Amino acid sequence: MIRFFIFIFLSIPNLGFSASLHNIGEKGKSSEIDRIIEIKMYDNYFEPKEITIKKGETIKFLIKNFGSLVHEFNIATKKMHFEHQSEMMKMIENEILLGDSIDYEKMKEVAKIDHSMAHRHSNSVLLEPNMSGEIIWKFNTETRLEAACNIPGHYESGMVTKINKF
Ligand SMILES: [Cu+2]
Repeated sequence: MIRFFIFIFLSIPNLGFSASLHNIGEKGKSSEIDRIIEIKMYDNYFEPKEITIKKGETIKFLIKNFGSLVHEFNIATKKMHFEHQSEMMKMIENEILLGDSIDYEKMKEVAKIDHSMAHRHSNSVLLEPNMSGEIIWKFNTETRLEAACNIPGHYESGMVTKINKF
């Protein structure tokens, strides 16, 4: 019974987060990819720093971490990035997120209690040095977006790619 209440309690912020995902587009289908964009992660910036996307386009992002620290590539609004930073801080406090690695065992363990710590969102990837990941995203909304790394301090130091739409 207590478990059930904990589950309900922890699910509320997640429901809020996934509901807001509708404003920023949706997870794209691999059968509908219009274009591939390569993103390189460094300490602490992305290349390219700006991308332009046609409204409605489905983009496959191929992301590789060339830095020496863990980095995130997250497609969202500026407001969502700032909200997400507290989740990242919690991952550091729980010792899931270490400077240059991710403790996946710890992540699994903590995520049993706090689902947000699994860090499984279709609009983001979290990568250790030398790791690659991908996101397929359909840009079907007017919302102004940017791709950013929300590991504490990284956004502020310039780890953000501007997304222009036309
Ligand atoms: Cu970063």
